[in-house]
Amino acid sequence: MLLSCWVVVSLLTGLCFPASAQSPPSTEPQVDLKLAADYLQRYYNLHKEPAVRLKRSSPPFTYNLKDMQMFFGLRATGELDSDTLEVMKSPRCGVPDVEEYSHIQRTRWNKNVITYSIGRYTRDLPRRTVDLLVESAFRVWAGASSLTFVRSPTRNADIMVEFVTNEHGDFYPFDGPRGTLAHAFGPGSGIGGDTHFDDDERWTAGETGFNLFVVAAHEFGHALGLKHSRNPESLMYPTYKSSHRAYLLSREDVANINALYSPVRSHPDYFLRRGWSSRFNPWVSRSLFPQPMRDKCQPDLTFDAVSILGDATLFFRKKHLWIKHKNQEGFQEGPIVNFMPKIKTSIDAAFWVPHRSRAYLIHKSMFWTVRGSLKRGRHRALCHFGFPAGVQDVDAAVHVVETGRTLFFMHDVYWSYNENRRVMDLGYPKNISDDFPGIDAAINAALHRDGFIYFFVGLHVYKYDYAQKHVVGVEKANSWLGC
Ligand code: NFH
Ligand code: ZN
Ligand code: CA
Ligand code: ZN
Repeated sequence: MLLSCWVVVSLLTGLCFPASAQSPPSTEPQVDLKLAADYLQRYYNLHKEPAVRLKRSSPPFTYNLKDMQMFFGLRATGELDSDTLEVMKSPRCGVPDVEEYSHIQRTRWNKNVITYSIGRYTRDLPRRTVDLLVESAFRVWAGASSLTFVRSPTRNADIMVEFVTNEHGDFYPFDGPRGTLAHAFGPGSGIGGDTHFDDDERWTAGETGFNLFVVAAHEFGHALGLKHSRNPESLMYPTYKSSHRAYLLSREDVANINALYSPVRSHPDYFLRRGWSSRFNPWVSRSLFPQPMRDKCQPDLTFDAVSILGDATLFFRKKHLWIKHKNQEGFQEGPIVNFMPKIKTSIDAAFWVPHRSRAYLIHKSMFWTVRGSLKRGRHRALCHFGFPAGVQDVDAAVHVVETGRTLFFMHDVYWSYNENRRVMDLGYPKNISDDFPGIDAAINAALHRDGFIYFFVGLHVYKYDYAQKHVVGVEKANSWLGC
């Protein structure tokens, strides 16, 4: 099997261009600078800047240059020395793409059910969080293919996941903080499929440090036999990006996984016979089902607002509503207007104040109060809560019973409203990231239940212990719809 990663290239290029102790400065500084900038723009996400402003000492330039040097096994000086330029100018070794070396083998698992097991954990995140992020990363590929991933209780799984540092027994030592983040072996027996994460990185569930979910999804692509993609939109692009669209895979990623594990298309009713699982598959649903019919279990499902209402939990997305009744199996669902005839819009935020038995549903600068029945309710202006004029896009709202406060989240700040005195608390807005460590992206929806706040952020739900001020768990948003 093959270690589908940079390491293959860096070893080869390391041989091509051994790092010398002293590198003489290059002779044509301006031409080289232009070349280096073009190179880094192309392969290392260096932002395009007008040539005049580009300096070889500018922070993004040095930063990207160091990444590039680490990648090629050069000394990471951040300076444009001749070794570095030689790599950049080289037509053969200078292309950061393993294709050239990996066409020898086109490996895949000869089965559709693949087992995995997590051996050594990182101490950066709770074990439960690691479990959930790894599971979510597998679900990215499961949702786009005919593959199923099963967690094995033994250490003898197809894909062994491990957090390790430096030399760790496979001849591909890690390199300390930054540089290579992880690597994975392509399908095969023994070490085949195994995925190693460099535990000298700071692994997170958010946007700071390196996001374990994103990196794991990339590595599992390799563990399934996928190579790097040249398309910057693709998950299989070789450099780490902290921000991703809600749905990680590009069309190309989806096409590649389906080319490798080709679904059998012999019967015309094939997809229908596969029932539910085929509808998890965006590849299938995109071609066979019109948009409004898309399944609640689509992998990129996010919510606009979530709230309790009496014994039910309401999930809003665009003009659609799902209702989960306590102690009842399944969901009621349909257009919001079917349940609340007065509400013809989407809902941005919603919260439930139990002592008033009232839910508040917010859309732009208006809100509706809903009591008991979903059918009644009147609307008022949001400034009623004491927001300064101009505040009209609330991302999420949640009422915390213990404090009697309703928190309104807007972009990266939040407000606190005292429901008992019916006034806005002084000193707001405050930064969300200061007061809710671990929640560092825009909040779509929030819910208070059993003493925890559940923050819906993109594809995930963070279970937040408000008293202890930290995230205690994370799961996929659509798992709340029973997916
Ligand atoms: C990686 N890889 O560590 C990076 N890239 O972006 N550092 C790749 C993983 C990312 C393993 O399969 C390694 O491909 C580095 C360098 C894409 C999750 C580009 C510096 C090599 C921040
Ligand atoms: Zn990779
Ligand atoms: Ca590293
Ligand atoms: Zn390894």
